[in-house]
Amino acid sequence: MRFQPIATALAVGASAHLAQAAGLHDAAVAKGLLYFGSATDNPELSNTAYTTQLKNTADFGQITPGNSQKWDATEPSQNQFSFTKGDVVADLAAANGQKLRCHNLVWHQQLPNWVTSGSWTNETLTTVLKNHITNVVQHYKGKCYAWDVVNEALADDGSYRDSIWYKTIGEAYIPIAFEAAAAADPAAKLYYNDYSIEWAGAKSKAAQKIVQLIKSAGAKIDGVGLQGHFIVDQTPPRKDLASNLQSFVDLDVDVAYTELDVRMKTPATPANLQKQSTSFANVVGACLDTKRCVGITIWDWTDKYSWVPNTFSGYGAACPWDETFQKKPAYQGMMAVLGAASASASVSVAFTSASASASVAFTSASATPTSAISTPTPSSSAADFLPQPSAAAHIKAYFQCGGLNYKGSTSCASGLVCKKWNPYYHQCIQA
Ligand code: 9MR
Repeated sequence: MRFQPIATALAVGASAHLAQAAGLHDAAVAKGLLYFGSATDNPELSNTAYTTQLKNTADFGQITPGNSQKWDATEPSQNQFSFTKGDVVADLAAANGQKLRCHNLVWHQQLPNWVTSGSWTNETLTTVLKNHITNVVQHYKGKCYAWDVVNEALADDGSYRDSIWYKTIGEAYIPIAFEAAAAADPAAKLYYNDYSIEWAGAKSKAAQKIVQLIKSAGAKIDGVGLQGHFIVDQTPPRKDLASNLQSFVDLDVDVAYTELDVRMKTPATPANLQKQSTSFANVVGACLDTKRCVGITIWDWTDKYSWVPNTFSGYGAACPWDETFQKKPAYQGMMAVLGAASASASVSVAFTSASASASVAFTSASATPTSAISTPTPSSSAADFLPQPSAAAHIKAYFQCGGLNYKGSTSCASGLVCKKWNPYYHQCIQA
């Protein structure tokens, strides 16, 4: 159990309506977290109804730019830096008194052509990497509570992703990146950030090894960001989420959920909205259960601007507010687990406690399907990463083939075997 601030302790003795926090961030802080926050993006900032809620610090004490600090935005041509869009979000955070999580410095996606099609040597690409990090981090010095220094360095099986960084520099690019970021802003918390590391398994273990790699190289890492792009019905139980968080904390780092959303088939049904509420509540609950879990960021707050429908055809409704900015049961579910039933708590929400671990399964569906698999899987589309619908299908390499509540085929394609990584996730790998 984490330390509870005096405000919460007082609230316990007060009558329920007096104890209500005004929103998710207030309630999270009352429970000892540093923040509850949301991602945002520049195009949607022209919608004033949207920005009004984004600025509501009762709900959001932290924001993350979803795109405008990425490499393609900040260094579109070599050594020509552009901070205009990123600054809009940084200035918004400062004006609102919200923490800024900065995202991200090194990734395999959203790289400009000059990076991806350059012919680099280990030495020249290392220079490019350091120059980028130094310039971007120095520009935002003092403004970022945390930086996602390296994003998604791992493939789904826990091997290193075959990115330009890894191919050219090897795993050393990771500590090099952390070292450069620390030199440019010693006060920013430096994070490794990835998806499908939210539960125990090969990829989570590999992320733990990355923490050790950085530390053993003498570089600083302060935290691990677990993105948390979940699917309704397939979110791990609270106790499993918490024990996985703890395995990172045991390495002496902070943890945070950095990109939380819970997608479902659209159109959303009342039953799925309730299940989604349980998923959100379990994730928030796991953070509460973990002493060094500092906060939770949702990957935008409204379905209107969620990345999900553009990536996973037929899926959406992944955020706690709907497209018309109405709160969904997920909002009430999180407020309830934060001990702060909201004023309009007419929606009855089931959330599981640490002990009430319903049997649920989840897949390793990639948050970023375009390049999530290191083994060549020609022309994979977002649909490939959804739960397998047909029992007859032969599952491709690194896709799910079993696990609790998994309903798809268990038959792997030729040359592959279905390997059980944990009770929830079995995967087709080379025999
Ligand atoms: O939300 C981002 C979306 O607008 C972009 O099109 C996409 C491009 O890859 O990136 C999204 O954000 C990703 C984040 O930076 C890293 N983790 C996965 C997120 C969803 O793809």
